[in-house]
Amino acid sequence: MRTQVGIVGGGPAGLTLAMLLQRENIECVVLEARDRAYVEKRVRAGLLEQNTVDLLRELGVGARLDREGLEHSGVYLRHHETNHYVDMAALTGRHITIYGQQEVVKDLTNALLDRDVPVHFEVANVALHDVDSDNPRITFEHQGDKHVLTCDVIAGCDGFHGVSRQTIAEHITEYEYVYPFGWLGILAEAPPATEELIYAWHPNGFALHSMRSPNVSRLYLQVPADEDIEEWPDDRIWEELRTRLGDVNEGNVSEKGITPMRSFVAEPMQHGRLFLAGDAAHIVPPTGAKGLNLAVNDVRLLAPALTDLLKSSSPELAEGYTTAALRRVWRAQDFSNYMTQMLHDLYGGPFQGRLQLARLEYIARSEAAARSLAENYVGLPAQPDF
Ligand code: FAS
Ligand code: PHB
Repeated sequence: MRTQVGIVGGGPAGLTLAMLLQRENIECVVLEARDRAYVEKRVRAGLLEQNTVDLLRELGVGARLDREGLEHSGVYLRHHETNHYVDMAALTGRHITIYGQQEVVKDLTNALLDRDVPVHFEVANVALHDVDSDNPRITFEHQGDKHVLTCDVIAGCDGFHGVSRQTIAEHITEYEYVYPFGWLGILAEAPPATEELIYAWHPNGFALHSMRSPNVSRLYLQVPADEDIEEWPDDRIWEELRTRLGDVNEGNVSEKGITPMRSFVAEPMQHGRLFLAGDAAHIVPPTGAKGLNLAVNDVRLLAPALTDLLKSSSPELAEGYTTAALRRVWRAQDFSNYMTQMLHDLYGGPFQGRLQLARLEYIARSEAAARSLAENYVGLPAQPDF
């Protein structure tokens, strides 16, 4: 088998890259380890920046997003039973949209298959070879057969636990911080108690009230990093959510899980003809709702770089990919860490708690502070990259 760009991973990064390349008539093949049903039902991110919404519309996959997505103007920051509204649209002129990651994945997968872009699910034993050469290869198994895919370029979009970053591990510097807590997240068949999101600081720990639709709530509680989900029967979850968030509408819990929290960046995001994008290269704590949006930003930069390299043999953008991508990666890392440090119990005692409340008070009183939070949250304009 042969293609121009072999894409490992069929999540938001890999699928968006495939759409961007297909638009430039660059041949690509997507190799995804899981089955289609699994990938399309996996509950993860829920909040899209303006840039991401704009790009999905530009790619012609925004119709259902426009019908079913919930456009929000701001968020509430809550402490001591008081909700302070940060009107991000008024402060920045930009919005955020609630639309589940699995919906984005469905829309992208359907569009790619409609355009006859090969997306192979349930591939196994993927390995990358000769990434230093001009003809890197991907070996893998699919439907019981062994395959060799010869490429001009490989895009490693296979997430934090994928094989791509491991392939160039000796060329990578890793920057990592692991938080001493995680998020217990539930999906509940219950209409959200508020129109927009509530991020809550509470002496017991952080809580987030989000949603997926007018009838489905998405709620999170900070728990210790090593917490066992078995310790949290539904009634305990609802009781703690009420304590930290105030009003919540209860309903059948259809999904429950604990997500660890880390900040991670691999530099550089490329070596030879292998380019990393999305969670394969970086992980942010979900407090800033940046994970999916960063993945899309990476490939928004990678696609023109590969197009120049493969269509006009101009390597400049490809050589500059890491530098360009890392500007926004580190901006998002800083913002996600800021939001996490401000809102979670850092187990640092009462002094830390008073500092956090001072930051929240500053945002409530200062338009400059509120605008700084708002422009990071909705996503800085796609150009110029900061
Ligand atoms: P992904 O991990 O989404 O996709 C990688 C794909 O590669 C997967 O489909 C995987 O099956 C496949 N793959 C892995 N190894 C492979 C191999 N060897 N061969 C072939 N395929 C392989 N972000 C937010 O903004 N908000 C949130 O609330 C949020 N919640 C999250 C909850 C969880 C449990 C997790 C794990 C992540 C969460 N994230 C959240 C972050 C998440 O949304 C990621 O940022 C986003 O999925 C990044 O997209 P990709 O880079 O495409 O990686
Ligand atoms: C979500 O709805 O899953 C969500 C929203 C905002 C965040 C994190 C997760 O910061």
